[in-house]
Formats: sequence, structure tokens, C-alpha cells
Amino acid sequence: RLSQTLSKALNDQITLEAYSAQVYLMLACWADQNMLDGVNSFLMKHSQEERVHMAKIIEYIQERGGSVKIDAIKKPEPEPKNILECFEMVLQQEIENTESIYKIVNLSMQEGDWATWNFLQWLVNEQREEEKLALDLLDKAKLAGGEDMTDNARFELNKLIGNTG
Ligand code: OFO
Repeated sequence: RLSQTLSKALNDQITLEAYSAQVYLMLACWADQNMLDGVNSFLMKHSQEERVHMAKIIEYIQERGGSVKIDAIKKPEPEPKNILECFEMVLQQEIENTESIYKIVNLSMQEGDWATWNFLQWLVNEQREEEKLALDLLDKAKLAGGEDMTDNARFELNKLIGNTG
């Protein structure tokens, strides 16, 4: 059975994953309004992935006899000013999420709750992949010219990122 401490930490993580999903939604809508439809579709898909993470943590808490309390999600802001800022925000969000997950991994280790430790390894791997993806997106946006992107570069970047999974 989950300890109170781990239950609280996992509940907070649910809120953080929900917040992540909102950040991606906010960025996706910004992209849509800035003629970045490929970027928009990538970010929309990713927002959905964050909700999947949230749902998996909810299921895990319930499976281990803990209780889930759904909390408020803060407003994601500010909107980015350009594509580089947009992907910087993606990277920052992922780094913060990784740090939070590492703290829970640490807690599970201190308690010798190996089931939770084991469950969290899946999230640790997800975060590693997502941080890498965010760094790649940033590189692609820089190569496309960053803030001074030509229309042609914008077109190519949209195509490229729209096909990124
Ligand atoms: Fe939920 O993985 Fe990103 O933040």
C-alpha cells in the first residue's frame, strides 16, 4: 500500500502532468495563430500524451490503494514571442517535470517501495526521450532561422515538425 508521503507526491505529479498538457495546449494555439500549423499539430498530439501520463499515474495510485484528489491547474503563461521561445518553454517544462519525477523516485527509494520505484522508471524514460525531443525541436527551429525565418523556411519547418511523433 502507498504511504501518505508517496500518495501526496504522486497526486501532485498528476497536477503537474495536467499543467504540462495545458502548457502544450497554450503553445499549440499560439502556433496555430502564427501560421505554424505543423508545429500546432505536434504540440496538440503532445498535450494528449501528457494527459495519458496523468491517467496512468491516477490508475497506479488507485491500484495501490491510495486516493486521488484532483486539484486546480494554474494558467500557463506567458505566450511565447517567437518559435525559439516556444521550444525553450517546451524544454523548460520537460526539465521541471523530470526534476519533480526524480524527487518521487528518491522518495520511493528511501521508503523501499520498489513497486513505485519500478512504476516510475517508465516515466523516467519518457522524460529522457521528451527532453531529447525538445532539444531537437530547438535545433531545428534555430537551423530554420529562428526569429528571422523566411516564409520558405517556415513552410519546411512546419512540414518537418508536423511529421515528428
Ligand atoms: Fe509527462 O512527460 Fe513531459 O512533461
